[in-house]
Amino acid sequence: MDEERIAAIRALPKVELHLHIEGAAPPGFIRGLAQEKSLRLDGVFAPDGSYAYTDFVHFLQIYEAATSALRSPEDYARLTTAVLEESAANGVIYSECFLSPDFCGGGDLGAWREYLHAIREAADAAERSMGVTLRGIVTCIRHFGPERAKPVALCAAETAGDWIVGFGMGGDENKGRQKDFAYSFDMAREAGLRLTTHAGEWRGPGEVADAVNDLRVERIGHGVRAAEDLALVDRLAEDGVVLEVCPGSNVTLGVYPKLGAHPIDKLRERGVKVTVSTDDPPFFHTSMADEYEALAKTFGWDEEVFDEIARTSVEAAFCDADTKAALLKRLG
Ligand code: MCF
Ligand code: ZN
Repeated sequence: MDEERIAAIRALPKVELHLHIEGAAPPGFIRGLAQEKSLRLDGVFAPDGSYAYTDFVHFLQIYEAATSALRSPEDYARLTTAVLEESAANGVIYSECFLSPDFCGGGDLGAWREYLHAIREAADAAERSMGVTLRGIVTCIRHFGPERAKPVALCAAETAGDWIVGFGMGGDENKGRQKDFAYSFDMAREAGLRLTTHAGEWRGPGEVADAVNDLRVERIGHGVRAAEDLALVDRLAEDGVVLEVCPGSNVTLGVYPKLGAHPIDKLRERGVKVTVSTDDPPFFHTSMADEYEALAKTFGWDEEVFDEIARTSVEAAFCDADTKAALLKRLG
């Protein structure tokens, strides 16, 4: 591929549906915050300044250690600005980010409201100055267990509206079952929130089936291991279940040995609605433009495929119809 084609693909307008706000924090941002507060973040950074972790479980630990530097609504406001600067620089016009009341106020509703207010103000300012729109998905954390998810779901239900548009779950898929969290997902659904959960990243297709059957989600975070069961793949395609695929994340964490072995292209070819996201970009040394370039080089995806991906993403976004119409206009 020549330089000009690559530059054109990197510059395309993009819609990102799967982004963890703390996981998107540039390491320099977290280091700076820790210095300001005289905090020691032992083991979080490699000598070259990047985040240091060895495998998935260690990644989750380092994520939480880095997050411990974020201690106030003001810290989250600054983080939101830093994250959206990166998004805008990558041609992202709309993003949905995972926010956890566990980290933003320890699951307390009053504190959560303060964090959310600060994050929203920063996002509104970024929309005006950088042209990138952000919405939030309140997220419980699987390895914290179903009881900790309940106050998180309450925070979600109490702040559901035009900005908090969804409820989801991330964390260690090898802990517990999707159905353990049905109470929290039901509460969020009843409050009008749209639903997504991480599934089929580490566990196989059965986990994706559980997510759809037991939590009745309409999107799946990752979901890529569904590819190992073609009957399930066909069901996802028929039911229009959307996969928030994060190829660079999957390769860096070792779900697949290289992008060429990743099932995103096969899933798309078989009719599954796939979208493209970065997950935790600095942790995985990626960006939306890098993801687009790698997909173009590996699978020969052209502008037409990326246009289809962006439109699928707008359609699958949890925001209101007016916001979607404005985004579709920007896609041209
Ligand atoms: O998608 C990646 C890897 N798989 C599972 N979970 C996570 C990923 N990035 C962050 N998470 C989890 C993690 O437990 O989401 C939480 C983190 O604490 C944050 S949600 C705002
Ligand atoms: Zn994720």
